[in-house]
Amino acid sequence: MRFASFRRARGSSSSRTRSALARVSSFTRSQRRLVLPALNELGWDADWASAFEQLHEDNLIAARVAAQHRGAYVVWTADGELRARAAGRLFYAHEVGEPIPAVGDWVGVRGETVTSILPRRSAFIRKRAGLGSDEQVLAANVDAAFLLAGLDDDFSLRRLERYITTAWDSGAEPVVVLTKADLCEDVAGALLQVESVAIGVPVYPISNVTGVGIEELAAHLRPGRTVVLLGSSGVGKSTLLNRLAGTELMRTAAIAADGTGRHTTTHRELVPLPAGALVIDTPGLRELQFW
Ligand SMILES: Nc1nc2c(ncn2[C@@H]2O[C@H](COP(=O)(O)OP(=O)(O)OP(=O)(O)O)[C@@H](O)[C@H]2O)c(=O)[nH]1
Ligand SMILES: [Mg+2]
Repeated sequence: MRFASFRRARGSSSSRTRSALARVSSFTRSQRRLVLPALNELGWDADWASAFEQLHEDNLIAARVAAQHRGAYVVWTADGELRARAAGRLFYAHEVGEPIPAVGDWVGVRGETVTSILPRRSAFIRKRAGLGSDEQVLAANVDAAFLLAGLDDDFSLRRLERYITTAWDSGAEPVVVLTKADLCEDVAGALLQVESVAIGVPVYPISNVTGVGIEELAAHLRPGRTVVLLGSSGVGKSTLLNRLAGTELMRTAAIAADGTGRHTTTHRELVPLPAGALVIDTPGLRELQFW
């Protein structure tokens, strides 16, 4: 449904489809530096267009990876959503260390096949559990990482510090979001503690229940920007996304005291907000998997 509404927003009449495809193919043929207006909303800019030109492949359409379901990718193009699979050669190249498409990647698609990945500007990488040195890209081409920590019993300053370090390493701008301010008796005290380890990083106490502080996040959610939500399971990532979207897009869940009910979100997904930013919701992190 979410993707369907995205498609609607882009327009789906056949004439519009034809003109959008014509725009893309004239772009691929002409080798001009051209920014496709429809892709701008997904974060496309002159530098991406330039990287795309350098692929020198015919009949290639620029697309952004919005989600991955088993082997198949949901990608967005100037004309809306497509389902695509990664080309076999990407898997072979992956075995010798080349990237495999991840949510947030800009890719080249021919037909229903992702044939190439544009060099990433930023990437959140973690070690995949139990698979030796295999890496997993959690999110690519992210401008800002909202690092969520709940101001409840689960709060850990050390964990937050490690998240901040990981964000700097990824190339994205860290933004600390302290959720569940409604459950904390001394928000000012918690803020002081967090600011002592989050040097140069903006920190926002918010409540997804009362809505306090959420408007302040708008500065980081400008149109075309991509933000990833990171943090432990139950911290309120999907609840925040629902609030920002103004609708119940993502399933959320209460965490039982015995730890059951964890990991409500099970896959990463790029979601366009009405205000124009793109947000990647992620399943809760077990932090030790991080590099
Ligand atoms: N009191 C309070 N509860 C919150 C707040 N934000 C989220 N919650 C609750 O916390 C629970 C977990 O929220 P989710 O949004 O599902 O957490 P998540 O980070 O997406 O968790 P995973 O998908 O498992 O990674 C839900 O019951 C929410 O209603 C908040 O600001 N205050
Ligand atoms: Mg979630």
